[in-house]
Amino acid sequence: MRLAAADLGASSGRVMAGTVGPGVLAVEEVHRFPNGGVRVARAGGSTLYWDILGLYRELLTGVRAAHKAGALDGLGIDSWAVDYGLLDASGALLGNPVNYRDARTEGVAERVLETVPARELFDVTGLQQLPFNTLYQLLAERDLSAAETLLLIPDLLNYWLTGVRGAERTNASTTQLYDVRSREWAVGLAERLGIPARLLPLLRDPGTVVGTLLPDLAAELALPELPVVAVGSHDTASAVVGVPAEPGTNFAYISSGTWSLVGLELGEPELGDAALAANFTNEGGVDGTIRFLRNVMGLWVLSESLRTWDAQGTPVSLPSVLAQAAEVPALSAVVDIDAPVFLPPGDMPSRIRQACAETGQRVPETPGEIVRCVLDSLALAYRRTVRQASELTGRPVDVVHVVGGGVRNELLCQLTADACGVPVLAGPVEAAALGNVLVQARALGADLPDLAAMRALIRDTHELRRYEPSGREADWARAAARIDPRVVA
Ligand code: LFR
Repeated sequence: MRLAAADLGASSGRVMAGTVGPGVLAVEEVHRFPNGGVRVARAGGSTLYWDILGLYRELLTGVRAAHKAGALDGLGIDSWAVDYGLLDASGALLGNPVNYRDARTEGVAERVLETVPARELFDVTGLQQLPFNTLYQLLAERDLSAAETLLLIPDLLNYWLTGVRGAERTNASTTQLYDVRSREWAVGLAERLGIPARLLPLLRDPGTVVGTLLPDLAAELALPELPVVAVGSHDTASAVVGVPAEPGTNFAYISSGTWSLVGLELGEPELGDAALAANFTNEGGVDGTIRFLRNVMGLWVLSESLRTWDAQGTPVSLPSVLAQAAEVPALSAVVDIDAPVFLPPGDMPSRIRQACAETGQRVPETPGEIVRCVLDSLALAYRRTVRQASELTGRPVDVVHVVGGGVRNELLCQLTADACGVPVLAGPVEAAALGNVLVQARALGADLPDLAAMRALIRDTHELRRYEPSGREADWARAAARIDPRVVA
């Protein structure tokens, strides 16, 4: 079977051509394109958007390229979560989708919590508090009266491809408008907060066929009327399908890209007070699994640092700055990488320096020192989060699987093993695309009965790299105490 997997990340998108068969699983990148926020002025300020039409055009280019390389049997799209387009009654897009890092949601969560207490919100939705949850973005919209339907990004693209509207469940589960237990929209919650229930489209499970390419579009692209499959359309859902864990192992995962999503796969949501206090989330996964995790700020801080040096006229290449970072003594300076100051786009090196100065540490100056601080700080956040996940669920963690683009960062993988004190198994880089392709393949008839079968196929066809912890536990414990006084070294 030949399948196109579109995997749209916040920093770049790609279309992969996948091949699946008995003992066969491969993905090959056929088209890659940059993504990112587009800031546009408006009265009194600016708005950070996504270039959704550009993404759609690149998607079509990629699908055509994939078909050219070998006739396709299907197509599936996954992307970052929470963001959406609103359609009017005729199905036309009302305005350009706003980027979740836009400042419009400032203060919205706080207002909502005055009406619906955090405990109740968590009890219904199981979601962590992130300022950009779809719920808060919708409440930041000026006017919803013309809006008839909300479509999350992959659902919007699927609609343009097939004419069929709907909401795939793994992504719907990130909106904070979805009931984690009943797996239906939390209509009561939405209405109580003034969000019209008509906006929430019919839900569909990952692994169902959305429809086929619209005849006019197929003709224009010289493609057959391909089936479009709803995969785990939240990129993290697809990436976790792509975690090649052995059955029966106690594993945590880190889906490492713009964000690092750090946690465990559970059968049921964990909704206790301690999980709420630790701001863990329960997102819906493929085959009814739950991703119990926290968002760690991720490689975003590194990529924004590179962008800043570029804009300042002192560009540094990623390989050279990583080589410099490897020479900097470990744990010279660390920050709480999850602090809200690192969320919006901007001058990360200055923010890092300021955070180090405020905590009375040696201030990193050179790009190598800054990047080392970012990587050590990420590893510390992984350590904290893996431990918390384990404590909150009572499950031991014996191995950490790292998947996604961060697998390429060998220094970070080693630091992760050191910080977590357990071996890291790194790979595959393209876990999200593999998860996407596997769920499509099953929907179109491949014999892949469950996640275990999908993961076994990944293990049989992809090499993983193992990193052993270097055993400097006391250093990591001391560093953790430097940024969090509650941690005793
Ligand atoms: C990762 C991701 C995260 C989500 C964030 C924002 O790409 O999808 O899971 O919290 O982006 O949508």
